[in-house]
Amino acid sequence: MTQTQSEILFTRAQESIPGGVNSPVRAFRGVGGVPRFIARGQGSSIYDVDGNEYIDYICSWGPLILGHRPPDVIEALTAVLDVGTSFGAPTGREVELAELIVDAVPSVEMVRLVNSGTEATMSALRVARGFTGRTLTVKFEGCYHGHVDSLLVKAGSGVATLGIPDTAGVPKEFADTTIALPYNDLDRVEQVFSERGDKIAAVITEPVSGNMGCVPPQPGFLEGLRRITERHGSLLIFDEVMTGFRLSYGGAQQLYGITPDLTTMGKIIGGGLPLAAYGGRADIMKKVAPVGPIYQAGTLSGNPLAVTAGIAMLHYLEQHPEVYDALEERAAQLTSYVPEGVCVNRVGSMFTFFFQPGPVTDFESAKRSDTARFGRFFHFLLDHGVYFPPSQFEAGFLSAAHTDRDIAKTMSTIREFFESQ
Ligand code: KE4
Repeated sequence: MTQTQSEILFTRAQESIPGGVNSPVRAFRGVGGVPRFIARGQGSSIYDVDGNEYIDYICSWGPLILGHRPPDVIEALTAVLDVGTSFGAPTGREVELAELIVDAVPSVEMVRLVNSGTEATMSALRVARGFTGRTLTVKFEGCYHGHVDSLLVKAGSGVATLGIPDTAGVPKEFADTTIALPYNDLDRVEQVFSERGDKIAAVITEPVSGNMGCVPPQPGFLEGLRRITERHGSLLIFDEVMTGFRLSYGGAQQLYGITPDLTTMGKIIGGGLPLAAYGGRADIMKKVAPVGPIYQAGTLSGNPLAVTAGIAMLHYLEQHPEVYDALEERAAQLTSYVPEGVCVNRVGSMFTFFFQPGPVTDFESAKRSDTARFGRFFHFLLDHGVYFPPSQFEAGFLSAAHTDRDIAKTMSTIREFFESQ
């Protein structure tokens, strides 16, 4: 049997790149088989190097809320190439993007641009420790905040997909500064704070988790975190790298009406280019160098290319609020068929089909899913031109480019899988 171009490239890639990929979840280890090497994307579709077309429900893991190559972003990027790519000096564009974020996100009075969600969460944690003078962090099992040393404790996303208990290379001393609790378990948070509250710098959480699959906050959970952290003088950090500008223009914090002290953002604000940010209360952010003593820096932070793409993306979302209604409608349609023995969690345009009866409210329950059957489901869809995330412990994403026809085809393919079982 002749090899596909993806197979040939995957074999070659593994010679020079660990696992042949630049991010573990892309290697299909959670579902088996050979990852598809992608040649191009357009609208709601991606095309692999063998010419196969797929309806894309990964959307670059969230950034592409407008789909692939949205005209406004592409035009803006084409134009900025005429002025340069990076200066290592301040530009007016960065001020414009910062002001857009401040205007959009309720908790953000000041913001610092960085290059990845990991950098954003790492920096936000350092700021929280520096501001409070405390060392400990509370996170939740199954939440993923990037590959920050101290946060790779019972993490979700690729760590969960690969079943890595707690990643090698993180000194015990770092991991010991993190208290990992079950998501949605407010009693455990109360208990930990009653014992060690005066040592806890911050609670960091995904307000809606997308990294153990999509798991919404139970009623009262986020409100409880806000109340408990306030009572103990700890900071509340919402990691909105995934939910920011996706669940609403003001993110999950606007949707749920909870204002954290710090917020991390990424994905959508870069318009598909490497850009992330952390921000929040001005009194906290003014502790960041060069104004304050907490150091954080970055060669390409705020670079004109990524910032231009981000401005074009946020301008479009600001000027077309109907995008969110359309996403809600289409995602509700897509997840309206819930097969027997499957539990579907969805918030806005983030969703996961868990292969178990459910409910799925935390990492322990998510892990009870039949990942082998999910793998068969994934490949059935892939063979029929529908590209879901290659892991039970990831969220799928819809974009404004997904059409009713895409949804209809996806739903009929899902039905076909279950009817063929
Ligand atoms: P990056 O460093 O990958 O830009 O962002 C890390 C991050 C932080 N916080 C949240 C809530 C996130 O979801 C992420 C990254 N998300 C994963 C998808 N589950 C990225 C995909 C990947 O690792 O390849």
